[in-house]
Amino acid sequence: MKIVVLTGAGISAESGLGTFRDQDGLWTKYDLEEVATPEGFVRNPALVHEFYNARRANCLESFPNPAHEALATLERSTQHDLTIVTQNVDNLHERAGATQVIHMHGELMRGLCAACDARWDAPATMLPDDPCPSCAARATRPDVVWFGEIPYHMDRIADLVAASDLFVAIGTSAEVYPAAGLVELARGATLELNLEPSARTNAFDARRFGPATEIVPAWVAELTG
Ligand code: BV8
Repeated sequence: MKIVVLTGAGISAESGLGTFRDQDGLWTKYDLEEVATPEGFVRNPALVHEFYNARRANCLESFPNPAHEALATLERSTQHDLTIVTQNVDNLHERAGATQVIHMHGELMRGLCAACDARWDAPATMLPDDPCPSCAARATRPDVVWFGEIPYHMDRIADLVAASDLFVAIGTSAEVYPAAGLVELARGATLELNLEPSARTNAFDARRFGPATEIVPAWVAELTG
């Protein structure tokens, strides 16, 4: 089967990375407008770098959990063709061994130059005065997609979802678009695996609830026998 899995912050929650909209989520501590929009970056680049430096440090101290590992196992199984489309900017899917991973909201571990569009592996700490390694402009930012910016690889993602036999959403509140709308493009069966019903739970054919570290390995075991 051609399987597309869309993941959100919930799959990394049990690795210790904060989610966004849960009780003590990131958006309850930081103002989204200040740290996850281009306008916020122009207003206060130091605050935005501080926000992402803290998340980068947290990510480097964290480890993939059994849900990330189960998806990497599914990718290695010869019975299925898996692509992971992730809203997450952490690198836990890759560190669990997954290789077919599309980061639609960018990557915490990559830097981007707002002046010349160069990209590179980000240092642990990025600062507003860092010169771009390519053009030396002091316009470096994390290579993540902020609100109001266009997510990456949308055409490829839409084609993959439309051609999938199974579309599975894992650990996402389905509050953010266009990610939350991908289920509408699914040609085959759809399944939601989440701690609790998401905003789009009724758009799925089936749903299972529980912690990702329990329900994702169980689902993969069923698929791979
Ligand atoms: C776009 C990267 C146009 C950075 C993120 C006004 C102006 C402009 C745009 C808009 C606007 N109003 C609305 C919009 C659209 C906007 C949007 O959707 N806003 C929302 C708030 C309404 N979208 C955009 O701006 C997007 N761009 O629209 O461009 C366009 C688009 C297409 C084509 C042409 C033009 C860009 C959105 C990307 C923003 N960047 N992240 C960063 O990470 O800092 S989004 C941010 O929220 C996160 O990255 C995350 O990916 C995303 C969604 O959050 P979730 O992953 O779902 O996490 P959340 O905390 O919400 O939920 C966690 C879930 O896990 C919960 O359901 C919970 O129950 C579950 N869970 C918890 N623990 C567990 C668990 N599940 C299992 N096990 C557990 N243990």
